[in-house]
Amino acid sequence: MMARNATLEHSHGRPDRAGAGRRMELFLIKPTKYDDDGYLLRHVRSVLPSNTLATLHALTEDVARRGVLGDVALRTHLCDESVQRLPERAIRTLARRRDTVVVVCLVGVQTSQFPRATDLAHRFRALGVAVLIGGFHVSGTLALTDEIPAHLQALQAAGVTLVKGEVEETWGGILRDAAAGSLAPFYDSTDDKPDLSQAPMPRLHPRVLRHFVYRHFGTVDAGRGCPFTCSFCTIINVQGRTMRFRDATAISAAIQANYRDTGTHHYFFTDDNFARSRNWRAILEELVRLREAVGIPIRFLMQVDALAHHLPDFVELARRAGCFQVFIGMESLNPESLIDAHKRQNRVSDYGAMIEAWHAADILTHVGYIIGFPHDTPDSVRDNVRTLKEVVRPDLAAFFMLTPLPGSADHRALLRAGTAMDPDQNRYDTFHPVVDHPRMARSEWFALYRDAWRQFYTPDLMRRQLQQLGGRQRITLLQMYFWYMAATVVEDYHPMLTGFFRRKPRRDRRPGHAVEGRVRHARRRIPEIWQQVSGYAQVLCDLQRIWADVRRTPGTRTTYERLQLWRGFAAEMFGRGAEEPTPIEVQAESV
Ligand code: B12
Ligand code: SF4
Repeated sequence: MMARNATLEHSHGRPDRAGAGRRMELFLIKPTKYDDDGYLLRHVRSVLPSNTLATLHALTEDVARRGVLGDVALRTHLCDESVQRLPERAIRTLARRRDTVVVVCLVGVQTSQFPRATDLAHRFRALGVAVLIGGFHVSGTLALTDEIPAHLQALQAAGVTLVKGEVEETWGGILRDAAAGSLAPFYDSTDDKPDLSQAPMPRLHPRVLRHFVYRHFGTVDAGRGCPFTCSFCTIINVQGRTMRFRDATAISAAIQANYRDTGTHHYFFTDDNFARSRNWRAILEELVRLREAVGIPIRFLMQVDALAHHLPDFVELARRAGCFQVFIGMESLNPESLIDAHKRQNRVSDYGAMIEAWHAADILTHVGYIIGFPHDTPDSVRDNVRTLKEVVRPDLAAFFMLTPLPGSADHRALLRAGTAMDPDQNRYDTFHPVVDHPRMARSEWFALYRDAWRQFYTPDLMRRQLQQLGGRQRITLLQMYFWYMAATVVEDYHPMLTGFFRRKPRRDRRPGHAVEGRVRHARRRIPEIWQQVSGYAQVLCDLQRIWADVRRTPGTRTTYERLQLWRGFAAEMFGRGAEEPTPIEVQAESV
């Protein structure tokens, strides 16, 4: 029996012949990570779907369309483990079939997901199926060294295939090898980076997307690479400093097809730095055309650098193209830290003007801020967060702990210096201290990081930022605040790894952590679930009060008016009737 709720299945090739000829069952699995108690990090709903999963899915569809595998009937199953159950039973069943090659691909595996990916790889190898692992941990680890470290060699010894680099031009060949049962232990395409101009566009299936808050959400990496040289960054050493990009016409065709087929018009452009793509103007102009001439109401968020607002026409074109939010790598308010990290392009004195430039175009600003640069002290960090909040005034900030990720210059420098780094890769998720800090104990550093979220996201800040906005942007920011408050207050995790309502599968626990009996597990979970439910209720009440202040609704109300008020809030927060004010709001607005 296929675990239909856990995976996406669909047939490529000729399913009618599948029983007679050979078949390949391809499982594309994006692993999650373990929490500190050894439980899988999984949620009922999440926010941002994986672009890597979408990319490999699209590449596989393309391989099937081109008939690269001859008469092998190919069936693809998708699973994002952060929101879906692993299709383990299906893999086990299919692995017993003689006419079937089962291939498990662990995709987009980051360093913090590598321990989980390793456990899965061994589990599936024990069933005799082919296993491949790719993504930033393998690519980053091998980017700055010629030696294959022991933990990767151990996987190869277990028959696992490692894939370094991007596979747009090699995926068909790898799958052909898999079909022939002759997978190599290692594939490397980093010296020959693929041309992206006409590469298949990332595409997820609605059955995966239904596990996410926005079901009509698309991801596109319009380009890859970045010309800058930040020392904590892995991207430049994996995807390169010469930017490659997709054709504007290819992006446009995919957006039109997505809109026609599924109504998708909400996008995340995952490029690390969209502003440095040589193709940004052509892409934005095409999006403007789609919005203004074709009528597709595209909305997207993108990542840009702190100088992007100086590019002629960039901000204005972004606005017209439907950009609703920019994520900017601000990283620090301390110029010495920026110089040390080779992030000289960031000018602290320009931060305020930068935020204003984006706000003037009605685009929300979200900055990334790193805590734990060597110059940081508890006092300086608190001061800087205060300045960020009161003077620079972005709408949102995401805090990270400085982490030497494999593939970054920082990681190589620490390795060469023989500095002790945490051996548990599961902790390389940017919110665990994995090295010593020169001026703080690790516990102090972590506490500082946690406090930064609380110091920044106060009701005053949220009220102030929401007050400056109207219409759709205010709703978007309100929803973002809900996500961030839920993550940091209720789920107690980094928002970018967190969805809504935590799941903790009892039996699938990290090796070394005992599987609890049902009763013991229930004793653990019942208070946790209660805490979550009351936590969500509290966050919603707090946000509702802020929202009511922002809408300037009158203070004393009847029960009916209170209910109406909640209805209006829920409509905005959860998306229905968002633009239609309730009678009480109209009354309040006109006071
Ligand atoms: C977008 C993004 C996110 C989004 C993810 C949602 C989304 N829409 O995808 C969000 C904001 C949620 C996010 C969060 C995090 N991210 Co992030 N993210 C990225 C980013 C910018 C783009 C990812 C992407 O789409 N790349 C394009 C795809 C196509 O490239 P790719 O993943 O390398 O895949 C190609 C190849 O590697 C290969 N491949 C990959 N897997 C496999 C498997 C097989 C079998 C094969 C054959 C090939 C193959 O084929 C693909 C096509 O060529 C990358 C940087 C980057 N440029 O990749 C960072 C990056 C992946 N993230 C990173 C980190 C650290 C995180 C967080 C831990 C940090 C945080 N606190 O936010 C969390 C973890 C969340 C999670 N659960 O995964 C690091 C990982 C480094 C590392 N060694 O671990 C990166 C590299 C950025 C960095 N700081 O250096 N991220
Ligand atoms: S600007 Fe961003 S993507 Fe570019 S090198 Fe620096 S951290 Fe990496």
